[in-house]
Amino acid sequence: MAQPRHAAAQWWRSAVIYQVYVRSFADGDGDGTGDLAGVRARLPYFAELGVDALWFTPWYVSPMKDGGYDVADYRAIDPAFGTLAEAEKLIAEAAELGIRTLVDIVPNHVSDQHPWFRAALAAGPGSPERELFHFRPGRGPHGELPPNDWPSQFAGSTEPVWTRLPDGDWYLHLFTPEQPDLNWAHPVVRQEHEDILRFWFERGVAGVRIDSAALLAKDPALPDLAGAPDPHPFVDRDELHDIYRSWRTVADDHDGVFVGEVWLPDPERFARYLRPDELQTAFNFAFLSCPWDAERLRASIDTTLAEHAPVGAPATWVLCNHDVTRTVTRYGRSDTGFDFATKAFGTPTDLALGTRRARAAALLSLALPGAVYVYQGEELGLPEADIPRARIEDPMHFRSGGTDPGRDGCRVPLPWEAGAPYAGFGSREGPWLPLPEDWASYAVDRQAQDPGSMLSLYRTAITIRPVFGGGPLTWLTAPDGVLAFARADGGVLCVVNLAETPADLPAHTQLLLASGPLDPEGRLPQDTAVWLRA
Ligand code: TEU
Repeated sequence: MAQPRHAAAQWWRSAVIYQVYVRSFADGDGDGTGDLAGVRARLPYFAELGVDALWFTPWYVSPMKDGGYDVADYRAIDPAFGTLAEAEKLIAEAAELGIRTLVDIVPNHVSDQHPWFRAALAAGPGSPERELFHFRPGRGPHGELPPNDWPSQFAGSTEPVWTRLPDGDWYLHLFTPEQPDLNWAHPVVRQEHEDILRFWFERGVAGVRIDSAALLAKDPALPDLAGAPDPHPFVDRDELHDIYRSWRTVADDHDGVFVGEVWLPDPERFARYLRPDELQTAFNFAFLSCPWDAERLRASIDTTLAEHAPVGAPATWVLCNHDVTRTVTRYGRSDTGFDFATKAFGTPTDLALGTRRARAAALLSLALPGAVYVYQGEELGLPEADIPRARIEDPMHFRSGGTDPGRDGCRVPLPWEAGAPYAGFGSREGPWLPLPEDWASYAVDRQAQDPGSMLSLYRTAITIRPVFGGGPLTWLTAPDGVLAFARADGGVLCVVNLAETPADLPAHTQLLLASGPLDPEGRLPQDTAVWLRA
């Protein structure tokens, strides 16, 4: 077996982790839906890109009412994707290339087709089966009003989080009605999830991404949000830390690592999840949401490093994922930050500008101390796709009354071969979401031949990134609008110019990598980044 790229026990402190959205990565059987056969056939692609690990979004048996985040069986692979035996092979084959695997566990809710929920429906009001969920009678004279006023966790959603059954009971679902929330105060729920963790660690996975990690615990009284109860009845409750301490003991038995999906505005509350006996890492959504602005990026980087330092956890750097607007699109708009609330159809976008910035942002994030996440297609510079309305599948769109475009635009299948039907994704049938017409120009085979492509930039950057070493970041004096920093031990600098005026490069012995051409005077133009040897 090849040596893992980071042989060190704490490989995750500086890893590059590639997010695979299985349904849209590569189609092995030509039915228009990505699958494990497709991923296995493309393992050399990851090796060439140089990534340390793969995170697979949920690949379990699911009715796919929310892209697989509605899990009916956490111990089996959805037949559309393959089999458990194939997943085991995939994990082993990736390991042979020195690439680790992370799975995605969804603990907040299950599918309404999960055996527990079906049993709860059958058993009726007051039954022990219903205690695994949050069933309640309604309010109002006839129980016709939902038990409380909680808002949907799908931003922009106008739909309720309670659904009433014919027997009169209501059940809680922070997301869709097909995703009933589990009752994490119940010991059986805790035990089951620890067993699921063991199941996957025993199959060789190196880590687990925890979906909606700050939402699991609920105030048992389920109080209204009106009146601002403190603590919050379902976000970031203290009980969560006890749950994750217990998970950590399971992970430690297998050298496993966690990455929490923790969206919290308060850096101190966020860092509590990263205490030494809890999760090793969590996604840095503050950085993901930050506008393309030198001062704000610098502040975001400083806040990130300052919040992680006291708990000894490494930062993560994330520019996009399967829930948010693609990076090149976001950076090509007048509002370059990310906010679920501002997503709209028809936002004007300058893709050339966005792409230039995304190239610079790639060099920025890959130079920072910590782990970096790359979402499939980001390395190809794919833009957010406009999905014809009749083809939209994302429940976020429907639950907003059709006003929010939803998240399908960042989930379109990857173009692999410029000359093949559907750009190489699907053959007997077309891809489950249509590829925009000009996407052949983004195809992997074309970009692989082009030294100036986004793919070539990512390949080179990830390969030479270890030159930065593991040291802390030191800011260098730079003009307004320019970010310049060194990493203590490596003698390598990263400079990013976000200002209109071209910037002189600091003294250096070698230009290692540039996100775009320098100007004729050898200065760094706007929206361009370089790596320099000091
Ligand atoms: O996302 C969780 C999620 O989107 C929220 O916690 C987020 O803060 C909120 O929507 C903002 O309004 C995860 C998955 O990444 C996503 O794909 C799933 O749809 C969701 O959980 C439900 O499982």
